[in-house]
Amino acid sequence: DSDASIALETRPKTKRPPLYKVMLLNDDYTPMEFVVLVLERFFGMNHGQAFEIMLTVHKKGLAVVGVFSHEIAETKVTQVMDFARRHQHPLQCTMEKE
Ligand code: TYC
Repeated sequence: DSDASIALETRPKTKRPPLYKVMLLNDDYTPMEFVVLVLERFFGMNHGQAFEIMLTVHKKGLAVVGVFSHEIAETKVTQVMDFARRHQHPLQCTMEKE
């Protein structure tokens, strides 16, 4: 049959790049004010938003603090981890495909 190899799917494939959630994890030692500073400095939050998200992490154990392309997410994680290490805080920041 001459039609045997015609594709069934005709929608154009508009491939969007995968997005990554960047998450902050709670710990017992990082000062609350330091986490607020991280959220302001690296995630562009105002003080009120930053304090709210910090409290969510503190109470729930973790929270998504932003969603980015792979490259931007990696940069955020590296910036936060370096900043925390430089200040000798055990704060952990990770990324995960959405
Ligand atoms: N639990 C920490 C404290 O009581 C505060 C904290 C919040 C630490 C969020 C990490 O991602 C974090 N000092």
